[in-house]
Amino acid sequence: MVTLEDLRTPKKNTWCPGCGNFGILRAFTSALVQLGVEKDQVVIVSGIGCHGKMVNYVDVNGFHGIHGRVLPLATGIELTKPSLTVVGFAGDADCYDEGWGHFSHAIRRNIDMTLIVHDNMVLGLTTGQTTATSQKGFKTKSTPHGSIASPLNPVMHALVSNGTFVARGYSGDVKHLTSLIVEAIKHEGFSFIDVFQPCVTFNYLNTFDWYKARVYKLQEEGHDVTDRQMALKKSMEWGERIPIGIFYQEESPSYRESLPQIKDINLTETSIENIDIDPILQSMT
Ligand SMILES: Cc1ncc(C[n+]2csc(CCOP(=O)(O)OP(=O)(O)O)c2C)c(N)n1
Ligand code: SF4
Ligand SMILES: [Mg+2]
Repeated sequence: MVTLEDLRTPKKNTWCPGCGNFGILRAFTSALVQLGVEKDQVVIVSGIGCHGKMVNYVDVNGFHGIHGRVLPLATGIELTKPSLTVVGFAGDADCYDEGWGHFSHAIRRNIDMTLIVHDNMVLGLTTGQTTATSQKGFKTKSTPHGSIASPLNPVMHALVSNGTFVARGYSGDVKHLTSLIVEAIKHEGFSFIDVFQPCVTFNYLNTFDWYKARVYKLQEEGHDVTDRQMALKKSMEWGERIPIGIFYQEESPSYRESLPQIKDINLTETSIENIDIDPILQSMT
């Protein structure tokens, strides 16, 4: 059974003191302990950005990918070795800007994996420019007069793309975030958590205090997670009160389960010798 100590790595942590990423790191490792998983059965994939350092700080199998491509990499791992628990860590620019197309398609395909987005509403590593979730009017180096574009709503988007597990967490509430990650990993199909992750260095607007004054838990207000219409309504709430928790969950066959030819096999253990593809090639000429 894995412990928090087992999951630590000797790497020096270079996140800014007080960064919201610490809460996600703690929640994820606590979730693995609660789930009682074996370290070698977990693979994490990250993009490029401050969030990407997750692969350095958790002692499980890790793949530090390229910017915007967490989901293609994670999908490949999931489809070739289904016995593994696959978790992707992406940044908001990583997933909602450069990787936006992959996001939509991974959701609608219901790839059996978990995606955790460190949504700090800035490009952290490149020193604080705007992203797709930056608030209107937000002033940065790239928008000195304030952002003029409307922010994307990732939770709403996941819901209208037929997401089967759609949630939002807050890295300032580690206990709650841990419970969301546990449920997300247990979910069979694509589970998505957008996590409010304050960037204490570059985001002067969406701070811990800002969230603390606004977030409330859907599950404390009797929200029915099987009601997609209500989930959509809740996803549009923004302002004085902002909901966190599970918006929607349903059981639905994952992409792999719908492909009988790979459903129950690890492709990595399947020999490709003695396979004659000539008849297929001939049929295409
Ligand atoms: C293909 C590619 N495009 C752009 C970059 C430059 N780049 C490095 S990190 C980064 C943004 C990171 O922002 P985000 O994904 O929000 O992560 P954060 O640093 O905020 O965690 C960008 C654009 C890159 N490394 N590769
Ligand atoms: S720049 Fe922002 S997101 Fe990156 S480590 Fe510092 S506080 Fe965290
Ligand atoms: Mg970011």
